[in-house]
Amino acid sequence: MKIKIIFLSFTIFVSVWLFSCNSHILKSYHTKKQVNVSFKNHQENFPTEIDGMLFIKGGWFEMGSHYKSDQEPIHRVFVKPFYLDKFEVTVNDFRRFCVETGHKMPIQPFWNKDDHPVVNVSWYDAQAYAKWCGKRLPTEAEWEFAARGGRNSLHYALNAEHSLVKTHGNVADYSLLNKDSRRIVETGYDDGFPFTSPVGYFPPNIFGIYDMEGNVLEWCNDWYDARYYAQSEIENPKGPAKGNYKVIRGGSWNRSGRYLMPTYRTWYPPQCTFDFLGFRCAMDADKAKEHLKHEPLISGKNIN
Ligand SMILES: [Ca+2]
Repeated sequence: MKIKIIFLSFTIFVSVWLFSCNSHILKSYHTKKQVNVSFKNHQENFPTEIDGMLFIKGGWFEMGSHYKSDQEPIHRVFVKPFYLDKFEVTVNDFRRFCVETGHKMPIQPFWNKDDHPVVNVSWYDAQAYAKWCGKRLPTEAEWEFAARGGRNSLHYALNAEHSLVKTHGNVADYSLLNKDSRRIVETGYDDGFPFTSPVGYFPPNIFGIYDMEGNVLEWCNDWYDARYYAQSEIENPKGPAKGNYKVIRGGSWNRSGRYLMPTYRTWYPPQCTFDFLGFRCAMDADKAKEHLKHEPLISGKNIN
């Protein structure tokens, strides 16, 4: 009798254990399957370019670096397909928005021409513009993915024919030093533009996106938190739920290119405006077809 009870208990234990394992395996399988399916849904053919934006297929990448503590930890992130403006939003683009909506046009420095990136725009200005043309500001994960050109390199990945030394685009260079002797500039580098340059003047990166490493810094949609990477979502992270500062990415005409990397993060309160700070827009790939039904409002620097 005693042996029977022990045998019965053992059988029950094994059955419960097997059921538990199966459930776990089944759960993992379903989770993976659902993730794959959700990613698969984004493998449809999207137009490569819409309304001045390029299609970025997205995927996994290692976000962050050991360069500064707010870029740590390096963490694996998945970015779903999206579109990103080929060029920074120009003075001309933003003026058109202001004329059509009554939004106040920010005063531009004398040196900022119509085909240069608009500056002196707050995050709220940028947000309003993006909304007006059916777009949005990029997340910083999207921004970094696009700046890396699909690679894990810590340097900007430009076209192969351009050497690393000359790939900084418009940064603080000798031409700026001639205007302001206090500036710290890139040694031996002269890009010819002491202030902003026309958008698209310098070579694009491997995705065909221009000026991510220079010209003006760019607003991102996310709130800034120096510790966010330690708790970031894995799939399409959108930043902290709240904060006091917005993430700024890229480089600018008043910053040396020597320190520039696609992982570089800085921050400003959303109401701030500077003559070295602009933006570009993004859009979910899923919205592309819907967007195609409408006449393009913006076409980058080609607007007259
Ligand atoms: Ca320059």
